[in-house]
Amino acid sequence: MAAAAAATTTQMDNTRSLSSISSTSSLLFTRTNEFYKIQNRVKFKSPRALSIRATSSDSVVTLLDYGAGNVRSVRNAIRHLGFGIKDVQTPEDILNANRLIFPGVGAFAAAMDVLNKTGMAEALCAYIEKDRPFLGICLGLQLLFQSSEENGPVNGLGLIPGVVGRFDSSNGFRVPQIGWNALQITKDSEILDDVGDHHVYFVHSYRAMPSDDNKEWVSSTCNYGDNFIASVRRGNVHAVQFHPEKSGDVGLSVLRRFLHPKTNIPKVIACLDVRANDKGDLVVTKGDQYDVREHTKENEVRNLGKPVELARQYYKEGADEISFLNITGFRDFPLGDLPMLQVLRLTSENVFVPLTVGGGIRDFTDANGRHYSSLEVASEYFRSGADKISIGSDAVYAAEDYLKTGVKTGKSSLEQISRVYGNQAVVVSIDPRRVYITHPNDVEFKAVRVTDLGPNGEEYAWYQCTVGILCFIVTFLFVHTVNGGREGRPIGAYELAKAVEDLGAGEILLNCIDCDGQGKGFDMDLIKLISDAVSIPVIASSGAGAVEHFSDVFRKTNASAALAAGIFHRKEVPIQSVKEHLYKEGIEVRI
Ligand code: 1PR
Repeated sequence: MAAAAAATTTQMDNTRSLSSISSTSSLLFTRTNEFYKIQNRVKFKSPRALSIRATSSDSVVTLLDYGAGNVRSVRNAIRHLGFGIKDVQTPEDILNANRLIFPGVGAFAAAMDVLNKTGMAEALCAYIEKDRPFLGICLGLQLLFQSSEENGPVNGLGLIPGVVGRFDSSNGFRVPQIGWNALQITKDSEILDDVGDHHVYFVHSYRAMPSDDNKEWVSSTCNYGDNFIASVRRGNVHAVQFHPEKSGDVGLSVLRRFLHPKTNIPKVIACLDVRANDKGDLVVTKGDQYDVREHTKENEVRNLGKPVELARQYYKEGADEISFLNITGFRDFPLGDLPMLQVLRLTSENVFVPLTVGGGIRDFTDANGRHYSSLEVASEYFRSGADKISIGSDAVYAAEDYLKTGVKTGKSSLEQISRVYGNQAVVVSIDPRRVYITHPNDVEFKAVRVTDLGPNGEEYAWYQCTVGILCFIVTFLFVHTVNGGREGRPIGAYELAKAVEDLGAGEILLNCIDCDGQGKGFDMDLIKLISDAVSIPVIASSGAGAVEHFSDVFRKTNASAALAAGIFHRKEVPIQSVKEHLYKEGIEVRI
C-alpha cells in the first residue's frame, strides 16, 4: 500500500501542470551559453539536410530528429505526402513550429538525456502544453509519459500519467512485438479515421498501459498479451505507438490526416465558357489565350458541346464544382440572355455540387432606359440555381476606385452583392496578362521573379489585369472583339486581389491569359503570388494539360482549388483521372 501510495505521489509530481510549464518556459532560453556548449557535443543534422520542397510555411513540417537512429522512412513518407521538412536545430525551432513530428528512436533513457541537455525537453513540453499540432511516433509516444522502466526507472516528459513498462513475455508472447496488429479505437482521434479494421505495424518491447489516470488521453489500444496504449490524443496533440510510415496506405493516411488537418480538401473544378455562336445557339466554347474562334476560313466560334449536358457529365465524373462563364456577358446584357438563365435552371435540377456563374454582372441600362442594378442581375442568377456569382470586369473598376480613394463606397457590385448574399457567394475572376520587365522597380505594381525568363531574358514580370471591352471590328459577316475582347488596366493582379478581398470577395478565380488553353501547366509564379497574398480561397485556373499539373499546383502553392476546361471538354484527361492521381500523390480529394 505504502509503495503504491509513493508511486502515485511520484506520478503526480512527474506530471507537469500547465502553469509550471508556462512559468519555466520564459526562463528557458536565458541559458544560451550552456545550451550551445551542449549542442556542440550533440550531433545535430547539418543545415544541408534541411529539405524544404514546398514554398509556403503551411507545407513544411518540423521534424525533431535528435540523431539517435534512422528516421529516413518518416522523412520519405512526409515528402511523399508533399511536405517539406524543417529539421529542429534549436529549442526555438520547436516553439516556432507550425506542425511538429517527433519520431522517437532508440532507448528511452538516452533520448531523455539528449532532450534534457539540449533544452529540447522543456521546449517540447511548452509546445505541447500550448496544444500546438504534434505527432509523436513510437518512442515519441512513450517519452510523453511520466517514466519508463527501460534501463530505469527514468523520468519522461511527464505530460501523460503512467509508467512505460516491458511486455510480459512469460505468457508466451514474443518480445519485442514485431509485426502487424489491429487497433481498438476508443475515441475520435481524427488521424485514425481511415484505420478501421486495418492492421498497422508495431516494433517495440516497451508499452504504456491504459488506466483511469490517462483515460482522457487514450484514443486506441491494442492487444499483445497486454492491452496496451496504441495511440493518444488530446486536442492537437497526437502520438502513436505503431509506425505509420511502415504501415502501408493506412499508415500514410494517418500521417496525411495529421499533416492536412480539418482544412477543406482541394477541389477540382470544371469550367464551361459559354457564349452564343454566330447562329445564336448557346455553346460551350474554349479559347487559346482567350481567342475562341477557329482559325479557319469561316472563323466560327469553337463549339465544344452543350452546356447543360456537359455540366451533368462533369458532375457524374466527380467535379467538385461547376463554373459557367458567360464570356460575352460584358457586352450582351445577361438578363437579355435568357438561354443562360435557362442553362442554370436545367443544370441545377440534377447537378448537386456548387454552381458558379459569371459574366456581365454590373449595372446596366437597357434599350428602353430601364436600369438594372448588378444586385438584380446577381439575384436573377441566384434564383436560377447559382450558388455563387463571379464578377470580372466590374471588380477591376471597383478595385481601381478603392485603391485611388481608399474609400469603400459600399456601392460597387462586389460590395452590394456580398452584403446581401454573403462573401462566400461572391467570386472575383481575375484575367491578367504577364508583362515581362527587367527590374521589379520598373513598375509601380507588385512584380515577381519569373521561373521562365521572358523573350528578351527578362527576369521579372507583373500581371496586368484586363477587362472585357465593347470594342469590335466588323468583317465580311461577323463582329469580332479585339485583343481577345480584353483591355489592359493600370492595376496588377496582386493589387486587385488584395483590394477585392477588402471589398468583400469570398474567393478568387485566378486565370492567366498567357496560359489559357496552352496545356503547359498553371502559372505557378502568379498563383503563388496571389495565394500567398490573400487569406480567401484562390482557384488556380488556365493551362492545365496533364494530371501532374494539378498535384504541382496543390503542392507548390496555396491554391484551394484547380480549375480546367479544355482538357475536360476535349476528353483528354477525365476528372476521375485527376482525382486518382491526386489521391496517389497523397493529396486528399473527394471521391
Ligand atoms: O468581365 O464580369 O463580364 O466576366 C467575364 C468572365 O468571362 C470572366 O470570368 C472572364 O474570365 C471570362 N472570359 C472573358 N473572355 C473570355 C475568353 O475566353 N475570351 N473566359 C473568358 C475565360 C478562362 C477560364 C478558362 C481557363 C481554363 N475563360 O475560365 O476556363 O483559362 O482553361 P484551360 O483549362 O483550357 O486552360 P465579366
